[in-house]
Amino acid sequence: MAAQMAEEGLHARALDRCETIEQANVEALRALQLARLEETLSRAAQVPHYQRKFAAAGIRPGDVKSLDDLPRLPFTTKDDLRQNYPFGMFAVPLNEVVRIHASSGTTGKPTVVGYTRRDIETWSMLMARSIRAAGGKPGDKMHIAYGYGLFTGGLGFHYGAEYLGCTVVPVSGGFTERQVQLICDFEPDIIAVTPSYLLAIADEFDRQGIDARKSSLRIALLGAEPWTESMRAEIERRFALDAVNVYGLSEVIGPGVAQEYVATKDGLTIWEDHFLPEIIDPKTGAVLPDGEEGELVLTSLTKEAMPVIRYRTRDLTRLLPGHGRAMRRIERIKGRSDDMLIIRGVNVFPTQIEAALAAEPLFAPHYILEVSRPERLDELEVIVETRDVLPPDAVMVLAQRGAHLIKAHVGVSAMVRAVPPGTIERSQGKAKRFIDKRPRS
Ligand code: DLL
Repeated sequence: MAAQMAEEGLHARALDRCETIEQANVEALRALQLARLEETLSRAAQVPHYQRKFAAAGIRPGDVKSLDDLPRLPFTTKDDLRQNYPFGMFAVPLNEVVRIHASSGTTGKPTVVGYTRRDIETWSMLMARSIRAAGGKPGDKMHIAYGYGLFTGGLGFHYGAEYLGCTVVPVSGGFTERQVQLICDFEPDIIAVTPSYLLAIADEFDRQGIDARKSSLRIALLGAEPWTESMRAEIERRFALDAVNVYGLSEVIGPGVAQEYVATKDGLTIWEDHFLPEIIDPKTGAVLPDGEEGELVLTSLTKEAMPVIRYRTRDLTRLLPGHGRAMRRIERIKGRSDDMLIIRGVNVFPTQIEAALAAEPLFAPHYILEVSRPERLDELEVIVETRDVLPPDAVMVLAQRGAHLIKAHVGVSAMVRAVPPGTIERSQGKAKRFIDKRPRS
């Protein structure tokens, strides 16, 4: 009992220190970042991969004397992690690594990440900070429906919620009927889940004839996949809760890299005392000024087991000024550069199609994009569910309306197929929004 209280006291003090750094001025933050960057570079210099990369770029860790020197360092990519599979990117001996996670990846080998005991402590603290920014507090009950296992979602939230002093219900993904039952019986305050799976849970509430708006849930911590403001509105309407955005990626730590504050819900504050952000032009690699859209690049500042230097996330966003604090925000992620389609010369992201279709209330927020190349040009077919079963002529009219909305909002011609409710397979984690039927070149 005494030991537990001492630990809780330590966590509360660590979180109070966070509050101080969350409020720090720009000079203090930049000074901390530089000191931590220098430490990180000397740790990275233990890794043969970084030794080679730094040598090829003609730079030694000691040459970095200011944050302005960051662009002189080489980028790190997912491919670098794959080539050093499984443990080649670790900067500490394996016996200091207390946890491994991995990201499945759709093709090829997974990317593997490792954590020292202190890394787990840092990550838990960052997750506690994120949950608190989202409106969570000690004593709240938290239903975790992110997958447990190698994916960082389940265990990342689990450790963070315990650190903050929440009561954790570690449900993991799947068994949607049981998700509803546990929410009704255990009465959690917070749910942590992907936005697409939360919609599937909402549908299951409806199917069981239970009013989701009357559930105990106050806050949803949603991330791990791109989503839109229209999706937020839908989720908040169906559950009567605050839906808050959480961002992260396994290569950098997992969830807990950037977090939206519930009070403002206007972009995600990057925990800049632990991660240094840059935005680059994805084609040239040139660093872009704050405010311009490009690819997010992150450098870890405190990780021990696997420091990452200028990691190319492939996520597209822009850096925004902080809200009454030095730490900057990122805009909601538009999508991954890998998921960008080029339809007759126009760049298209699934989130743009989602936002366009949301203008028609008869469409449900369940959709999938299919790209084919019947002749020489790519063609886009959008399959979207209607909220109710409709007569065939109404379906035809609705499909035309969908094509019109996409043309008007996104600027591309798409074939829209409106399908009855329940046709599109529901995700239990990250939704698959895209089927590529083009011949492999
Ligand atoms: O998805 C970590 C995570 C778990 C984040 C739970 C938030 C909540 P990975 O599996 O490595 O890690 O996938 C990372 O997911 O590069 C983005 O493309 C995407 N992503 C994550 N959060 C968001 C978000 C986890 N809030 C990849 N909005 C990232 C848009 C997101 N995309």
